[in-house]
Amino acid sequence: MSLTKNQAVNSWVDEMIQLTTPDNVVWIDGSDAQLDALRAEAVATGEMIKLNEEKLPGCYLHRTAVNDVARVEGRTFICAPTKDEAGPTNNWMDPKEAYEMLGKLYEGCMKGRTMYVIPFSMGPVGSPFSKVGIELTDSIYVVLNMAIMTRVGQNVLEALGDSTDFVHGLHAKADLDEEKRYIVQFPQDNTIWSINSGYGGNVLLGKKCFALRIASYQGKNEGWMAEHMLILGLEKPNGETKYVAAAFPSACGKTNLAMLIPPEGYKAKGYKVWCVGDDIAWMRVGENGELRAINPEAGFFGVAPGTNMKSNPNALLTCQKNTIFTNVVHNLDDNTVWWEKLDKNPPKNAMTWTGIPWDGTGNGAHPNSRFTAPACQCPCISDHFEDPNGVEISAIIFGGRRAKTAPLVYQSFDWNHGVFVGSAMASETTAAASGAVGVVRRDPMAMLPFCGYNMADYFGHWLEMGKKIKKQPKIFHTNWFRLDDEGNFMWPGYGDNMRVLEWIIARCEDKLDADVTPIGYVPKPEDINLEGIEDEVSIDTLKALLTVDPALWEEDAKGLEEFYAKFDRMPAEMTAQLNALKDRLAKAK
Ligand code: GTP
Ligand code: SPV
Ligand code: MN
Repeated sequence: MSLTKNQAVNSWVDEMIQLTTPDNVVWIDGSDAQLDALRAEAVATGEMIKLNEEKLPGCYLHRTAVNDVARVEGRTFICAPTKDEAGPTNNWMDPKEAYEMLGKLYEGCMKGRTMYVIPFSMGPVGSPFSKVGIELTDSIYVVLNMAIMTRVGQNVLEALGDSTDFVHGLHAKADLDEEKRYIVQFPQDNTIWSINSGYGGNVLLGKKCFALRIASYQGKNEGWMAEHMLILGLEKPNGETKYVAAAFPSACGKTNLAMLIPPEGYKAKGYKVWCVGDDIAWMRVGENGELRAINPEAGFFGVAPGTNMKSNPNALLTCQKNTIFTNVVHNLDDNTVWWEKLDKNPPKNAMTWTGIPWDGTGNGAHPNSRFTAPACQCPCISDHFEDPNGVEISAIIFGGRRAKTAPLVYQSFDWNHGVFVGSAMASETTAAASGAVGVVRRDPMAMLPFCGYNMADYFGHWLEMGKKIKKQPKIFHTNWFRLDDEGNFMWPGYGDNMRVLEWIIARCEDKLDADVTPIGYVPKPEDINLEGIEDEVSIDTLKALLTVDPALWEEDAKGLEEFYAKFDRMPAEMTAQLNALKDRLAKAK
């Protein structure tokens, strides 16, 4: 029985029922009773394993198919009316052809199954930033994840009323055939079709498909921004909180930075960090010309391996209850979970992420295994997490995983140069997407896999936004991943990244000078506080971390020039920025 009188919703749901022919249709009302019944059903069918209720209350383990463990960028499409509108960095199909081809795959694919209708809101229900979506799926795992990651249920339909402005999401597991796996966005139709996957970013359609690919397109048309960014609040000893948004590519440290615990010396002085979001930011210009941001999500879909009480206690504490674990190790002794670097005691009697007995060799958990946990359980969740008006952003950080080239931190000369710095981002690939790991690729603004339209226009939109924002955030670039000649990380990272945040905020407040280099402003070494880590990071190491090698940067500029050359309508300002960088580098040699 439909939960709404909204004609547009009902006729679309009916049409999709005709196409996929499920045996049953269940509307998700968001009630605990309904979600409890679905949990019980998923346990009964083996789709999820109920974990130890004393140690991990309300927690479950799910294993995906072994060929279905990450986003599939090669099978992700932006079906704009023309290839040009999707741009050179996106896969494109003609929308008509895509509907036809996929329509055949969807035909009758839910026979013998139940279709769940999930009304969800990205952003607090009723906030001026928020948008509604409806996801149809034949996966209980998807329903239960969406119930954590988004605001789900009857109240969303009430907020939608009889509006036709909602995202139409259709997901079917079908037979999980990787050759027929497609993640397809139709930005002009507010529509997402996903088939033959059961993994996170491919199937939780509120996340990358809607909140980034569709929303980035909406943002360009409506004058706002959808970005692959964490949002954190840095509370200073005087009680004032400054908010920072940071774009790092997948598995490059957003969750970790968003929940940072300051080093002892900072804690003693009264510094605190509050998490507003760990993956996605929607940003609009506020009444006073400031840039305001919300986190459109309600939960964290975080990388499990490497999460421990030292690296990210807040994330670990967040996922001790009401959490779904995907592709981690199952500890059979006490029916709990484990992953690499959780602690130094891998369980002896355990199953790997694929569900076979683990002999302790190789990876027990998949490198892209994840936890899905409610954001409200995070010990450092910001008071403004549910704020319908979001928070004012003072600084934007771009960052990548670079063994060389990029210094620990630098600041752009101004907004347009900052947009250029974002466009020039490059990073080593990670396990978050299928394919090779550790290969440096260009990933502008960490949005390469997520921009729903031509990236040349996306850079243009950033430049336009700069004109609309009167109180422009300062734009920075960080790199926590610089390696020494022996291949060791030169910077301790994690909580110690607070030392870099302190410099960033001081720069925003015009409290510190900096050294001018060809790539931007770099800290004077004495302005990065090393108190408490002098043994780990000598002043010489710090100086090395801050060096800008013009020869390496000239190489990088060449790579960037090749990347820019893929676009036939790169904004003139971007090309001018590139040429100015090349000039500054040439002079520095
Ligand atoms: P997505 O959820 O995929 O968008 O990723 P994310 O950006 O939130 O990544 P996350 O914070 O989960 O980081 C994943 C990886 O980066 C893990 O292997 C972490 O251990 C590592 N990492 C995070 N912060 C740091 C850091 O400051 N230094 C070093 N060396 N590694 C880090
Ligand atoms: C990422 O890959 O950037 C993620 C995980 O945050 S997913 O939801 O799978 O996209
Ligand atoms: Mn992400």
